[in-house]
Amino acid sequence: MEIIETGQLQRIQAEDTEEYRVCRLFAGIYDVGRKRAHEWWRMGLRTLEDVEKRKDEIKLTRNQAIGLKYYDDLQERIPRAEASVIFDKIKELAMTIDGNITLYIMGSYRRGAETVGDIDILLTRDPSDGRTHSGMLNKLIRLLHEKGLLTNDLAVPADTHSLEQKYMGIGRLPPDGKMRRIDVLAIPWDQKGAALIYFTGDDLFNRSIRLLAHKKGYSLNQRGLYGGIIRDNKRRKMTEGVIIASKTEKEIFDILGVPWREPEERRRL
Ligand code: TTP
Ligand code: MG
Repeated sequence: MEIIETGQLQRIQAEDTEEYRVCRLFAGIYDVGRKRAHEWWRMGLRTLEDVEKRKDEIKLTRNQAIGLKYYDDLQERIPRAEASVIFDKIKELAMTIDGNITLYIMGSYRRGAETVGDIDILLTRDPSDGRTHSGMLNKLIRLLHEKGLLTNDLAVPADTHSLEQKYMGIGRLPPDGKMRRIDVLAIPWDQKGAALIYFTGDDLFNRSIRLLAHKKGYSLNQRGLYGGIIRDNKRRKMTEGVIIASKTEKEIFDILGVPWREPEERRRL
């Protein structure tokens, strides 16, 4: 309608400026937000070379420097087949630490995407033999570095022995594959279902199912479905409630009255 009525589209004009293109370029660096990108624009920076040259002055963080170094690789999406090979290698190494570790490849891969933005991995372990995965993620990270599958850490979990940890890093297929973002989420075994829902996404599906849970008087996050929540008259939570389902995706769907959706069906059309 805007094009018919005015003969133009303001959005396209706004995007057809050097300022817009430069800010987009900068915001493509890992850990650089729109605000920071614009700040650099105002300081007169125009290219990635400018960012590199003035990195001390603009106080480029360690992670931003890594993002800049691997800019082109990290901009690219990963072919499904390559994600699969990387995951299989990681799984194989995890099995050498403990044969009972369970690893899943998550995110867009689990939804069946042909290319993925990063490799999302869920790590957990059935504790029924009396052992847990405590400490195992840190061991795995060390091993992956040794084998050349990981090259840079972006965020390493602080608490080594917690069952709930998040690792973010960069790796590749050794010896010279492209640099890829790799995330590993460790979670307690009994939260597997809720974590599977969260880490499968997509983000819109997560927002919708969380909203539905909210409307039905529950609360859903990556740990579980919570009941017994008391809210004030502005619908703010007064109590956290208790987890009433978390072990399987199915039981959470059932309580919410959502018909089963395969991961492939949980994405925007
Ligand atoms: P991402 O890896 O960011 O997304 P993705 O795997 O769906 O897509 P991509 O191919 O670009 O990597 O996050 C993994 C899952 O985590 C995502 O599917 C759903 C969940 N998530 C949210 O629910 N909200 C968010 O804001 C983000 C970033 C992720
Ligand atoms: Mg992903």
